[in-house]
Amino acid sequence: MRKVITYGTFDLFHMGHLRLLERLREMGDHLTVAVSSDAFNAGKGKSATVCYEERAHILRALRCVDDVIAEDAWEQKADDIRRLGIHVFGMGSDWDGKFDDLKALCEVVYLPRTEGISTSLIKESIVSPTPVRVAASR
Ligand code: C2G
Repeated sequence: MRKVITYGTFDLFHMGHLRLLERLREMGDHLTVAVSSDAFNAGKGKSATVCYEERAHILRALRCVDDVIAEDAWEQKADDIRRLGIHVFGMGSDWDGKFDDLKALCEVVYLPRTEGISTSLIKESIVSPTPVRVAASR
């Protein structure tokens, strides 16, 4: 079984998140998503609108997600990869190169970010209503 892992906040879950997870799932047979805890987000200077429990619940409900764990620290990735027998670590391209140290443990991929959508764009569109939608999927 080829196991894939990714990490993130996944606040106000949207098409950019889903497209990343679906592409990562296609790269293997099993996808683990490590969801940033509320405390870890505070350390990132982020405060998610949706609490950890609900963000994790949404991800567990997705067909393309096989397991959900908590992300509590930047440094846990190498241990997770070893403990879970991960073959591929993947992130969106805004993280390009940032986790290349993990190439010693597994394949590392950075997939193109979905343009036109982000959690902050969604929040802005609520304040000044303008539709937020991604380009039609190919
Ligand atoms: N993403 C994407 N396209 C978007 C928005 C996000 O592909 N339009 C990807 C990001 O590149 C990331 C994942 O979706 O790989 C989750 O994004 P965030 O929830 O913003 O997570 P982030 O704050 O980047 O936390 O240790 C890693 C961190 O926890 C990543």
